[in-house]
Order: sequence, then structure tokens, then C-alpha cells
Amino acid sequence: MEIVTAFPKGFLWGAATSAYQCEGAAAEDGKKDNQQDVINREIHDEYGYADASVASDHYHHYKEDVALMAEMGFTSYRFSINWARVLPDGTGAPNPLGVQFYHNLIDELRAHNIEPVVTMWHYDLPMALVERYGGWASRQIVDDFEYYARFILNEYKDKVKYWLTINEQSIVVNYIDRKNKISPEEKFNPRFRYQANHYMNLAHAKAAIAVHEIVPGGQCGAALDMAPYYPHSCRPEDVMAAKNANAFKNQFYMDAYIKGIYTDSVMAYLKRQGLDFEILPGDMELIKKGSQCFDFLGINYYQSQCVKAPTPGAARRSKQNNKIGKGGHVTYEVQPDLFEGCKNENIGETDFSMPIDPLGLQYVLEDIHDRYHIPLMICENGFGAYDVLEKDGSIHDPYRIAYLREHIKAMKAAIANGVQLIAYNPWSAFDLLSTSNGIAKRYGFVYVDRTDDEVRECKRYRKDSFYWYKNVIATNGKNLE
Ligand code: BGP
Repeated sequence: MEIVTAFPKGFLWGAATSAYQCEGAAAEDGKKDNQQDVINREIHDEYGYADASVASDHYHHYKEDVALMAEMGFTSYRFSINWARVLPDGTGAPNPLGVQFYHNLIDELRAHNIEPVVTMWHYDLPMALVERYGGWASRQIVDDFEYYARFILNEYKDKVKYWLTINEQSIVVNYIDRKNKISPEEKFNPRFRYQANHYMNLAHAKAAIAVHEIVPGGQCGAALDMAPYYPHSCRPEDVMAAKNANAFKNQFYMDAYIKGIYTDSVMAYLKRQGLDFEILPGDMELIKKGSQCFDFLGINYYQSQCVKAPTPGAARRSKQNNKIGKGGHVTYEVQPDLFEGCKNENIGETDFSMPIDPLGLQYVLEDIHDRYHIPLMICENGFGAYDVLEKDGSIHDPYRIAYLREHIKAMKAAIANGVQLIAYNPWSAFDLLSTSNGIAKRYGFVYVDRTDDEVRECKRYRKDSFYWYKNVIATNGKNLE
């Protein structure tokens, strides 16, 4: 049965992007390399995917991109600041042209009554810091992150109210070598990622405190990838595996941000596995203080996951979705003695093996609300596919419309059950570089005409989903047809 509860007045409708995935101009106007520039050049050499040097060329198309957002009726836009564009060496002298770019972008958004939602760090650490001390490998990053956070907060404090410190910390931890430029020793050191996670929590806390100190009326959050973990069966061992996975993959990160504590069962597991990390005197007090400045949780929801009791003796490994756009090629995650991923036969998948589960979004929203009673903001949700640009300039993407429609219905149902949801920023405002499949896998409402091999002029075309979303926004989510 369709639930008719309207979205609250003032609900923010928009979409999301991240800097290195869309800006391009990677070596222009004083910007220096960040680790994603380097990682994407390596991916280009290995798989032939486009790199970040031009991406969607948003740096040169930002006015047109904001005009298209305004045409859809956006009232919010989530984007990230490219650290190495404003502080090319990570700390020290700012780059005036880079700083000005974000003033221009924010002013353009404000001129169209679009609320900026700014992510401080979306995977793109300046290479200068990676070369100096290994980025997240060193405690020095905590102070440097604070330096960067305070710099951008002071710069944009009168224009930006919503700040997200870190994008998808749990994904950074789980795919530590793909999201960061790290040495082979670090890659094969199983403890490294948990120590880095601790530094991220300290850096996040310092940035959250700075938001409250510097920005009048500032609201601080962080965006977490959030997939609920379902038990494969009602065997108690599978149910326990699902409980373990939810604690290990979700709660561990939320507890640190929202309660300022580390989840007991996860800490005990890490210790048993020899994966525990160094906590110095004062660290937990800082994390606690940061949690008192945490105003809303950003949720990146794409899918749910299914787990069962782990196969005895199975080695630790991460999940790998397929890179070829043909379903079925998945390697599931294993955490020894905790859980093992498996296929959920009850739901469908995208061609890239992402389970499609709108009800999982309602589950996540209500579960988090009931546990933490904190405002929630959808910071990502979307459907990656090989879209086709027709000869007449149209792009027919009914699969994306169907996916988004069902997820918006799930949001409505969650709101009716008391969830305080403040915004919907699906991925992505326009086509951009995928983190795993180059430019060919597209998520946008606007098609950007380029391929992995050919940059072309990056001309923009409105997809069918563009017109559909425009109507959704115009009716504040009432009309989803
Ligand atoms: C999230 C990231 C985004 C985005 C999205 C889609 O994890 O925050 O940066 O890329 O996933 O994933 P992909 O690009 O791999 O298809």
C-alpha cells in the first residue's frame, strides 16, 4: 500500500558529487596532485578507465551544471572540496585560484537558492602529505586535517551551514589500499587499517569541534556507507553472523561519531584477532567531545547485504563487485569467526552486482533513528548503468527512475514512522567517474558526453530521469510517476 505522508516543509532535494570524480582541471590554476589523481592514473593504465585529469570537466562547466540543478528545482547540492586545490601542499600556503573556485561555486548555488552541503574529505588526500608521512599512516594527519578543516571553515563560514567531515569512513577502512596510496608493507599489515580508522576518528572529532566553533549555526555530520546485513537463514548461527556484521561494518563507525565510544564487541574481536590499535591518553576524551558536536548523520545507501556463519578456516577478504557490468561475478567478504557474505536470493541486482533493496533503506533509517535519535540526511543513493545517448540527444533511463522511485517511497514510509530525514542527495547530479568502473558506468540525471577513451567536449544532455526528478521535487515528493 502506498504511504501518502508528505515530506516535511523545507525538506532538501538535490544530488551529490565528489571533487576528484567530477572536477577535472587536475593540474590547473595551482592545484597539485592528490592521491586519487595518482590512483586513477594507475587504474587508467591497468583497466583503460578514464582518469581524473578531466573527469566531467565540472571545473569549467560549473555554471552550466548549477543552472541544470536549478532547472530540476534543487534546494541542496552535496559536493566536496578538493584539499589539494585549496592547499596544494596539504598545509601552509593556500592557492588563491583554488580557494576562489569554491567561492564561485557556492555563490552560484546560493544565487539559485541551493543549499551547499560540503564534504571536507572524499578520498582525495594531497599527495604532499602522502609523500611526507604516508597520509593516514601517521598521527600527524590528525593535526593537518584540523588545519585544513579550520582553513576552509574560516573561508566559507558565512556561506555554508552543512559540513560533512569524512566520506564513507568504513569503506576507506575496508578498501584501505584502493582508497589510499599506501606502501606494500601497509597493504599487507592487517592492523594498519584500524590504526588509520582511529586517526580518522580523531581528525573527524577535531573538525566537528571546529565547525561548532567557527560556523555560525553550523551543522556537522559525516557520510557513512550504510548497508543493513541480513541473516541468510533463521539458523541462530546465521542470525549471530548478521548481528556481528552490523556491529563490525556499521555500528562501530556510528558509535564513534554519535556516542564517542568504540563498540565493545568489535573491540573484543579486534583484540582476539591481533588487530587492536594504539589509543593514547586523551584520545577517547577528544572523540567524546567530537560526538557532542555531531548534529546529523549522512547516509549513503545503495544496497543491503546478506551474511551467514563463516566457513571455518576461511581467510579474511573484502567484497569485490564485478567490473564488467555483467551480474554474477562477485567475491563475497569474509571476516574469520565473525561472518561471511553470500547472495540474497530474494532480491534482484544491478548489472554491477549491487543488490536492489528499497525496503533496506527504510530498515536502515528506522533502525538508526530508534538507536540514536539524530537527524538523518541521504548523501548518496543511485543506480549505476551503461546509459545510451540516442541520436536525438535523449537518454532513456527507466531503470534509474524505477530505482529512485522505490527508494523515495521507502523514505516516505520511514518519515511516517518518525524518522527525522532532512535531505535527499542521490548520486549523482551529473555523470562522473565511478570509483570502480570509469566513466562508462553512469549515475547522473545529466549525461556528460565523453567516454573512457575520448574526452570530447563533455557536452551535457538531460536524461529522462532529469524530467522525472524535476516533477518529484516540484511536488515535494508527492508525485513519483
Ligand atoms: C560511494 C562513493 C562515491 C561513488 C559511489 C558509487 O561509495 O562515496 O564516491 O563513487 O559509491 O560507487 P562506484 O562509483 O564505484 O560505482
